[in-house]
Amino acid sequence: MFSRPTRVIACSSVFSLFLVGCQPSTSQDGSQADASENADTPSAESEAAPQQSAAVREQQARKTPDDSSNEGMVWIEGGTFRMGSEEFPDAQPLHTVTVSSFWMDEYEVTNAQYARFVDETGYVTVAERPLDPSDYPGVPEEKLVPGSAVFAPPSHQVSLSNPLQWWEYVPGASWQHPEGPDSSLDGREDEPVVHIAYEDAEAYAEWAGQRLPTEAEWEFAARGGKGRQKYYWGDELKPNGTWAANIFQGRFPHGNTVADGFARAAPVKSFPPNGYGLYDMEGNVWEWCQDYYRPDYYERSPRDSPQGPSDSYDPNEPGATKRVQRGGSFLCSDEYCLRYRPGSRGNGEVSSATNNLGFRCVRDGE
Ligand SMILES: [Ca+2]
Ligand SMILES: [Ca+2]
Repeated sequence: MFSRPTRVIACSSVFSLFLVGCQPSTSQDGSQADASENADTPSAESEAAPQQSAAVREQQARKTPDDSSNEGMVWIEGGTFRMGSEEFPDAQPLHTVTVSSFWMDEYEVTNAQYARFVDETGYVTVAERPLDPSDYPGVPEEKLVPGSAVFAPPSHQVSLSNPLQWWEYVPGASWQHPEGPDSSLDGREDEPVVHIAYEDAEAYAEWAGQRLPTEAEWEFAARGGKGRQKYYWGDELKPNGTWAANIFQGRFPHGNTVADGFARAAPVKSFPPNGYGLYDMEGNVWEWCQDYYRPDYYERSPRDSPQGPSDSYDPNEPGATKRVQRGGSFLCSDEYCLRYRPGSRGNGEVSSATNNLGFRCVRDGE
């Protein structure tokens, strides 16, 4: 599955997620940014995420009636729903899907959880592995340094057509060093693990006796039993004047006002859960799903428990093997990346990772 030559292209392929998944929603240069949104933005203090409430704690009581192996997971009763979105060509047509019951992690896998996996198994993630020069003909050896892509916003406005202006391949960046060699996980145990390639997520899931969700399971769970709404949390961007998820505010990519309190990944459970008691299904970090990505899959998706196509194909990057990613991240906004909205799909090359990409797991129901 992991192909070094693919990662390689590293430096362009790693960014394909954003090229494909996060097209500007207004204009290529951002000139049509929604001024009214900026104008009525209160201070960060007044809009920061609310502390966990009694209602939130009550929501958590949904989990684990008597099975400790499902601790930290939420029981999702299966059902039927309308999958997809009319906003995004690759999420059409809307179609009816039924999923079986399953358990799902109530929050994104954290640094502390991933550390336990690595401590027990000695697992080395894709971003930490040495690069073999024979896999990269023509690339100077000094360039073949393990690393990963880190969001590095410019200090000024730039065209939104070239993600290389805000993504930097940082040697030494990995899940243990999210911003590069000088950064660490100290005090960040409850943040979602990032810089996770697909096989890194899959390896953790196998160790935990779990698996990655299908795209249909993920969307069913994210909708939280609420039917079709503008956002997973409701129809208002800021219910009761507060931000409901860790996304991006201000002018992308240089002008993050951090109105929701977080410029990068937030500790899990910093925002209220959805109707099923799941946290950060929208925003914070992108989450891997097990399905291969094809933009036309919904045209022939089966009704019952769809598992995705048998292979991947993205016309924007035909040579890459891609899997679906869901939920958007702390870099999504209505100016640049709408893919935190219900039914929208993201995708990524399987061996590429970034500091806004993680995952959560599911387990089959009994
Ligand atoms: Ca934010
Ligand atoms: Ca998420």
